[in-house]
Amino acid sequence: MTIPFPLQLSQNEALFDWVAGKVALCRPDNVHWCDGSDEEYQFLAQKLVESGTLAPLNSELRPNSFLARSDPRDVARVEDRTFICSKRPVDAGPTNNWRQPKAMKAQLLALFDGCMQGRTMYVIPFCLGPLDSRIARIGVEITDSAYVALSMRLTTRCGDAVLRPLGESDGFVRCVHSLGMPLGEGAEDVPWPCNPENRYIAHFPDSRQIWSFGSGYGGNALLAKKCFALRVASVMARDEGWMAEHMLILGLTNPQGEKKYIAAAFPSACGKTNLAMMTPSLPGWKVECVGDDIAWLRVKADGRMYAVNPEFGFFGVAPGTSYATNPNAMDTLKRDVLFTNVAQTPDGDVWWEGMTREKPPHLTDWRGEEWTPESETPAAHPNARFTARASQCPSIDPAYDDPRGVPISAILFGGRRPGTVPLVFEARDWAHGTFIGSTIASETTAAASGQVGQIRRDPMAMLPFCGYHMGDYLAHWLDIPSSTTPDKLPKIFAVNWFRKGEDGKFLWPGFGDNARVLKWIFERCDGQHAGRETPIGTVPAHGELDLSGLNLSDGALETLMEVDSEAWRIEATSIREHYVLFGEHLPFELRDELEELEKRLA
Ligand code: OXD
Ligand code: MN
Repeated sequence: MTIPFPLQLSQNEALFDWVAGKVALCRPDNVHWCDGSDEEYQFLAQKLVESGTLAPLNSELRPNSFLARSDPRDVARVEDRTFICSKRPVDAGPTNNWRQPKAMKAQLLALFDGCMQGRTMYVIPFCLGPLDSRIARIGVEITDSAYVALSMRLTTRCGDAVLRPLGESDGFVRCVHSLGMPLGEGAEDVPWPCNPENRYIAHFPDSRQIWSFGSGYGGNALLAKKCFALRVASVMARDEGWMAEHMLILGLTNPQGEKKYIAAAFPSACGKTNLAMMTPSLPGWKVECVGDDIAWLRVKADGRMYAVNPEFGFFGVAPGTSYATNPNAMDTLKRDVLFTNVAQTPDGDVWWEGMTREKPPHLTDWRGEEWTPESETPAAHPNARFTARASQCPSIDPAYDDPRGVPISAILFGGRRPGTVPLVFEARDWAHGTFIGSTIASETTAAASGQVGQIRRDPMAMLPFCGYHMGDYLAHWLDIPSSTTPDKLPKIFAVNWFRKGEDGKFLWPGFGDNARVLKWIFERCDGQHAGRETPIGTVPAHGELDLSGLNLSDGALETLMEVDSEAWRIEATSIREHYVLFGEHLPFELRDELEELEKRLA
């Protein structure tokens, strides 16, 4: 078979040899070298419509948009099938599944042998970060899924444009993906091929490789995202002195036109996209979106920390998104969108729980079954997704593709905590902020398979995404100040939009009203507001939070800001238990921070 190498654009022998090797291994019927053009997008979409993977939506209501229904066994990230294949188990650490690299590779080679028979192999060169940014990194994904090729086209800078910055370098991350369902003689294809019995999402951080088998779902199959931009990139960042974080990036402008950028880490499905695209309820304030999921951060020569969004599009959770909660997301989704596992309306549009106040009387649910409001199961899968270009977002920040990145003034850590954690508090300094980040916890959500609603500690929201020992990762955070001066570092805050009252109802309205908290943070960065010192950090003093126009009872505000010593002593004990996990890799500075907290609470 001839491989369509783009010889007029590249002479990269390392790349061509690598692709040829994978063709020999996987034995596809054809190879399609992705150029990243609009024509190619239409071609792939058409092919997916023909194979039954995609249904075109009503072109008057949702132009150039499609709906995919996955196999019901392939709907989320599979953390228990995700492996870090570092040389030694200790390099993967206690929070990752480790596999011996040679043994894992041998197992994968056997699975990949002939795995693309009867299928087309897509070769997708992609760049994470703006094309000419110093922090950008290049990868190449090969996959036998046209759905993956189409999604990569929406969420990364990919195709021919990447070959120039790659040049003849062999320093690209090698990403190998297969659905794991070859079509041998007489085998029938299905709309969503996958292989749930043989799923492996395997990372080889030392050789910068990712091998994924058996799943077509985004988080397992779009290898640029969680696998590269977080797990492998976190290892690169450790080695090279920068940071790869599970953070949104937003620009916040005050009524005087002054702007600051904020990065924020929240566990999966805790509202990062809503915050990144927020429409502030405070007059004159503006939020613009640089990214909604991942940030790469680096301290530059001027001593400030700059961030880029390695991605180029959104792969967001649809349920809960509405004109009330996130109008900018809704407007992003007006056209050119790939939806997965949402419900379909009789007129060929989409719907999901929370999109409208009233449920439609009749739908086709995410499994293709008839659905009415009386049905006992949700119409859209709780982890149903939209995939769309970032440039379609009406509030996209003008600097979202700026190779220099944006300077970060504040870092926020958040989680879903029904009790204990106040609405907002500020860390004393970087080390204390690192301590707070290392302790964040959240109720689990549908973004990963497993039980929903359990509180789990998720340091820096990186628990499923750190490609090495998490204790060493925390030590890396503590090393960052050595490259600058404390006054230039971002200030660190904790936020919790999810605190509940005794009646079990949320105390804080959230969404656009979170701008009130952002305003306090913005002004603290400018040295305004004295705040109120508490044992856990500085909370807004009475009157500092702008509550104009908000009907919040005094009692609610008090509970939102409450730092209950008894509850925090229990929290400190639970942090102590959580820290046991890191053993000798727990940086002593964090143990000291915990001891200081315990003393302040005593
Ligand atoms: C995501 C996740 O898909 O965090 O962004 O799971
Ligand atoms: Mn995420």
